Amino acid sequence: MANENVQMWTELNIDLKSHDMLLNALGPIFQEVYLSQKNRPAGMGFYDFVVGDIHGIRVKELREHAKNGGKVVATYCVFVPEELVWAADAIPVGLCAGTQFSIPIAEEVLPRNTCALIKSSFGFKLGRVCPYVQASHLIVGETTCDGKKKMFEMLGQLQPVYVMEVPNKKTERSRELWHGEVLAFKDVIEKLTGNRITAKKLGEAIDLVNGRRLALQRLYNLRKVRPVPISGKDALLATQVSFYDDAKRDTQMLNALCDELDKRVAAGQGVAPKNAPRILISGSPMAIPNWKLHNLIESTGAVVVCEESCTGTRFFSDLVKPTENKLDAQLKAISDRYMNIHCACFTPNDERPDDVVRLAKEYQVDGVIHYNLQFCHTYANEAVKMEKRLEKEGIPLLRIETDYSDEDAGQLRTRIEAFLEMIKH
Ligand code: BJ8
Repeated sequence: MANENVQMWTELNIDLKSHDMLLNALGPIFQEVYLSQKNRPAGMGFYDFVVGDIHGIRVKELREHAKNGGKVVATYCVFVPEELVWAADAIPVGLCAGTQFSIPIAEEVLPRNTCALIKSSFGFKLGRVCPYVQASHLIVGETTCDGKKKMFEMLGQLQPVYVMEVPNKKTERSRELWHGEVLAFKDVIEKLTGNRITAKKLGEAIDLVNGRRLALQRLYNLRKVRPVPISGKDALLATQVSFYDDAKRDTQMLNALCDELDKRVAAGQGVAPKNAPRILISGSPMAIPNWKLHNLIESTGAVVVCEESCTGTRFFSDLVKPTENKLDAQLKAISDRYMNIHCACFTPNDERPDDVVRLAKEYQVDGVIHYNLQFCHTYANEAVKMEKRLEKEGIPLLRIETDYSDEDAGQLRTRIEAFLEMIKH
């Protein structure tokens, strides 16, 4: 198997030496952060296996698909409507971009004062260390933030890239623009795959993706219970894997995990004591293997019960509304659904603080930690508004700005401990 993988990575033009270093670094981190947890649900075994073979089986499936004439479409943002990709018999893959490993590679080209997510994704391509990037036929970017926009221009010199224009406002005119972008994306995918997207195929794809969203909703609903039956780290991992695993299998595995958690809840069994401080994290997405903040919080005895982020509620909260099986109506429903993502790239974006207040109550949290990646101006600025709003609601907030390195871990731990101490009283 190992040799098979090496052959596959060679065919994908992976830099094997660098790639070995990446995988060798990941193992011990996963052991320390994940496998050392006690009282984990057995259903997490699947996710441990996925991470243990992170560049193996799934990449092989994508390669098989490509060998049979199928296409692989890579994305970085939850705005890209994956239903259209599935409907054309292509496979969408959410790229990770959560590792410090690829950042020095990216910094050879990109300015250092760029957010870690952008540098990490660009470094993966530049350093040829990610088989998912190498295996994709098209990367779909978006105009959500300036740093990404400019990075996609550079990425486009190395691999085919298509950029969707995400509007900055939520006016009628903006919605029309976005609807036009969804229609244009359909054409791009049809041209890439040579397959026509029919109402039947799109209806099936909508059901497929909605099914996974419902399973994630179920998982998150179980986190509302006290004591919470799954750690924040494990729930985050299950969500992260949903970005690149097969949607049908992923839905099954998520539901199997939830069946097990149902039993835990019925037995009053939790991963932390009933009175453990409950934390909601709000802000920038956390791609694999960015487990830094969850690990810091949970190693202090608190538990993360919800993420208001694109690797959290923004990924699955809304379904594509059911419509008649006609292409126009389906495309409109898709366009409406995606315009309801409350990313900080929008102005104004009052819906996001509203969401955080609602989630804080639903998940009975003791405090909110606002997480933003260093040099991400949209989330950093929105934190000011969030702070005022939560103060008004009497919900304690800690603002954290960080990157993927471990350099500030000690300092962050001290601040988190002080915050937890404060909310206990
Ligand atoms: S919908 S949050 S996934 S854009 S952290 S790269 S914004 S400088 S990630 Fe995002 Fe889509 Fe919005 Fe979600 Fe830029 Fe900020 Fe970096 Fe960011």
